[in-house]
Formats: sequence, structure tokens, C-alpha cells
Amino acid sequence: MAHGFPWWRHAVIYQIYIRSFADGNADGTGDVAGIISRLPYLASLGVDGIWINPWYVSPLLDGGYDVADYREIHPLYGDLEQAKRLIREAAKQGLEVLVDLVPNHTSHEHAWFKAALASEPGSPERARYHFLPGRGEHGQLPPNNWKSVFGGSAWTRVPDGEWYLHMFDVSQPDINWANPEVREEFLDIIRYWLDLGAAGFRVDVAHALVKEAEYPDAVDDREAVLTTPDGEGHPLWDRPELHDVVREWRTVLDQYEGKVMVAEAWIPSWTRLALYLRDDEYHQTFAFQLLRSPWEAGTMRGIIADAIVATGAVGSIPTWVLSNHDVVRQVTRYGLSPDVEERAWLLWGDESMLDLGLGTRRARAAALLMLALPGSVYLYQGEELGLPEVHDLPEGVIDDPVWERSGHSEKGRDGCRVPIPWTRTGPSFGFGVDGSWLPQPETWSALSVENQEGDEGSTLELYRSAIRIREERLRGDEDLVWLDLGPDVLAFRRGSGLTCVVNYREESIPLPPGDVVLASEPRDDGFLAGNAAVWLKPI
Ligand code: TEU
Repeated sequence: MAHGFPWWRHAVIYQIYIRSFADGNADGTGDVAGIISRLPYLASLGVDGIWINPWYVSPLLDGGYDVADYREIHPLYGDLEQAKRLIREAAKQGLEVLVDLVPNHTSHEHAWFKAALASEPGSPERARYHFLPGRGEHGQLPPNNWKSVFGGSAWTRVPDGEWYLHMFDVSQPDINWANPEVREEFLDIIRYWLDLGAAGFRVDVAHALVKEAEYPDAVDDREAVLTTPDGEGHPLWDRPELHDVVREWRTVLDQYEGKVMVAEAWIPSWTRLALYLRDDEYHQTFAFQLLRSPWEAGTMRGIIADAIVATGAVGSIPTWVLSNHDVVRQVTRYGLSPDVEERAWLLWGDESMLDLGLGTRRARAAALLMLALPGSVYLYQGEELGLPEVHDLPEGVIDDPVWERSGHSEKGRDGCRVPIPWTRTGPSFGFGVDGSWLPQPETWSALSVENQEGDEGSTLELYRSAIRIREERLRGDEDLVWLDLGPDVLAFRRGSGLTCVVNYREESIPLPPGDVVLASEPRDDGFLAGNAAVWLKPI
């Protein structure tokens, strides 16, 4: 509370997909040593902290979101001593470290699930998960119609005839949160990481967790639920009971200083999302609406205004994010023709539908928009380099379980998980001294850190400047006043006097009075180019 508000309330946090960030031991996979070696880079970017995607022991069937041991680091990534060292070294650079808590499911290789399989139906070992008899004369049908997010039924049968629930991959059995033993275990895991010095947790699928006790059929499938105004009454998503669990976690966090929990809750309704932000629950919830928004001034303005009102109603503030390891990178999203459905496009990847130059301009403008907003911001590794989605990964290297479970009708999320290019040349462009677990496009030499560093017009330097100016002028400032500069222009002034103008048109517009402090495109006296943004200060 050094400035009268907790550190995370206006923070910029950088998401590290550990497998693809930096490889310290030449095996083609990122690791803890790699992160440690790049801490100076993160400090120079000006961020306040990092969130590390799951780094635990895991068969890696869903990129580590299939946890086999919540207290140990995967040997591919290092060991616990290195993790402790990372937390210590990060602190020296002024960086907090958030870890990923995966409470909805374990891996099928977790000791609990192995014990469940080895035990009888009705046993305490099975009661940690959701095991049910099937329907039909011989129990040959799944217990209900619930579908896996990754495709297919959410139920898999075991040899003795019972079925277990997995809302994601078959290797990710859902945990039973009605079981007190489960709740105790996670309180212990939370204490474990906080005691090691972690600043807190990003909580995976925070809107899942508790399932309706009677396991009724779902009227809607998952996507339908995500597009209805509220999920109340849904047997799987956003159950009211889950808030009791969150309150228990929060009680533990409050026994420490400055700890934080951010919810990954894909809930379209602001009023329902705000429930997660009540005083005794999460500190932050990602405002995914902005990430999902098309490049449209009115839509984005509506989202920003709604987020501020809804979070403010519970004494909180929005948490902005434009990309993460699950979504198509924004350079590609904003560069695709508006009538193209991204996920479908990934399958055929017709480049005539994609304008990367336009996507890059818009992504740079969107970065200035996001970094000018009140609240906290999460950046995803590589967005500060303007990396596009790698949409043409050959089928042979695809790792995301979505690909198989969807019967090859969805390509999955590997295209935003390709290892970071650090240098212009060299095998894997400096990601490691050998190869990288996913191939990088040749064009990434130009997007490498080395190639952008010091180049004022680069996306990297734009992010650096924006984060620095944000820190100097906006930290602690929670006021925003909308300005009307005409259709397809979004503009607002912050309490400090800083004004952000985003031009969604193709043609340039005249700028209001003010000195330009930062611009996403080369400056043009008194004008702002199309698909560009600018920050102004009072003259
Ligand atoms: O994602 C939660 C989730 O529901 C995602 O499937 C998300 O809706 C989708 O990817 C959006 O495109 C979390 C993790 O972030 C993801 O990587 C995991 O695969 C998933 O949980 C299961 O743990």
C-alpha cells in the first residue's frame, strides 16, 4: 500500500508461457533458468510482475494445465530450488511472481486420480472426483449430456463401468469441490506457494469449479452459455456455490501482505463477473470482453464504460488484457477481414484474408488504448514484439489437445505459443542455443528483441515508452472522462490530464489541442493517422 493503493491495482503484469519464453538448457523447451536469464529484459520493459503459466510436474497433455503434482516443478523446466531462486531474483528487480492455480481438474497422473482408479466405486478416493454410473440399461451411456470444452462428451468410462467427468481433455479429471478434503488440500497448496514468496495466483477456469449436485443435463452447450447474459442456474458454469470456495482462499491470502488472485472467468455478464470482485473474493478478474471485441470504436467504448461501472460498483477496478496463450494473437485478429471467423480461418489460413500491416497498426493502437485505461493490465509474452499468430504450423507439430478432440475441426492454440525470438540470427533466434519445440517463421528475425531494441519506431519501444509514461503519469489515477471527437474515434482524458485518442477510421483526423507524448504511428503535425492512437498532454 506504498501509494495508498495496493501494488496490483494499477500494475502491468507480464504473462510468461514458460515452455516458449526462453530455453536455458538447450533442450528446445523454455525453463526457469531461461526466465531468470531474461529478468533484466522484463525489468527494462517496466512491468511490475510476471504470471507464469503452469510449471508443475505434468504429462503436458494440455500444456501443463494437467497438473500431476502441485508442489513440484516439471523437470523439463527445472526444480524447486530454481523456482525459489527465480522468486528471489525477480524481487531484486522489483518484480512480483504470480503462479497459476489449476483447481478445476488434476492430471490423470495425479496421485489422487491414480488412487481413485485403483479404488472401488463409492470409495473416498473416488469422492475427490466426479465418478457416476452411466445411463442406459447397462450404464453404457454417459451420465448426462455435458460436453468437453475441447470437444466430445465430458465423460469417460473406466473399466468397472463408472464414468468420470472431465470438462477439458480426457486426461484432466474434474475435482469434486463439494468434498472438504479437496478444499483443505487447495488451501494447503495456496499456503505453500505464498510461503515460497509467490505474490499470488492466476486462477484457471475460475468460473468452473463447483458442479450442480444432481448433475442434470445442460440445456445449453458451453458456447451458448458464454453468449447468454448470465449463467445463473447452469449446472456447470458460474455456480453460486463457488464463491464460498473463493472466500476460503481469500482468507488465506489475507493472512499475508500484498497477495493477489486474478480470476480467469469467461463470463460475459458484467454484473455476474463483478460478484467475483467483491471485497472478500478475487482482487482482479480479466475483462475478456475487450479481448473479444472487434476493432470498433463504439463497441470498445461500451465495453470500457461497462467494465468501469461494474467493477466500481464493488469498489474494484478493471483488469485489461488483449491476448493470452488461449487466443489468436491480436496482430492477426485485427488484420483479418471482419467477416472471417478466426478459428475457422486457422484451418485453411487463406492469406488473402489477412493484412498483417493493418493488424500491426491496430494492435499498436490498441496497446496505447489499453495502457491508458484505469486499472491493471496483463500483457502476453511477444505482444510487445508485435508477433502475429503462426497460423501455418504443420499438422505434425500440433500439440494442443483441441486438435484431436475436435476431430481436426479446430486447429487449437499452438499458433500463439511459438517460442519468442530474442536475436536476429541463430538457431531458434536466441530462444535457446538449439532448436525450439515449435518452429518459428523466418520473418521473426525482424521481430526479434535484438532487432527492435533501441529502434524508436519499433513495437517493443512503443510498449516500453507507454509503460514508463503510464507509470509516471497514470499510476493511482482512477478518473476517466469521455471526449466526443466524432464517429469511429475513441477519446478520453484521465484525471492527470493525459488524453488518449484512438482513430478507427482509415483516413486521418485532426487532433485536439495538446502536446503529443506518444504515438503509435509517425507523428503528423496536428493530425492522427487512420488505425492509430496518440497520447497527448495539456499544452
Ligand atoms: O482455459 C479455460 C478455457 O475455458 C479455455 O478453453 C478458453 O475458453 C479457450 O481457450 C478460449 O479460447 C484455461 C487455460 O487458460 C487453458 O490453457 C487450459 O487449456 C484450460 O483452462 C484447461 O485447464
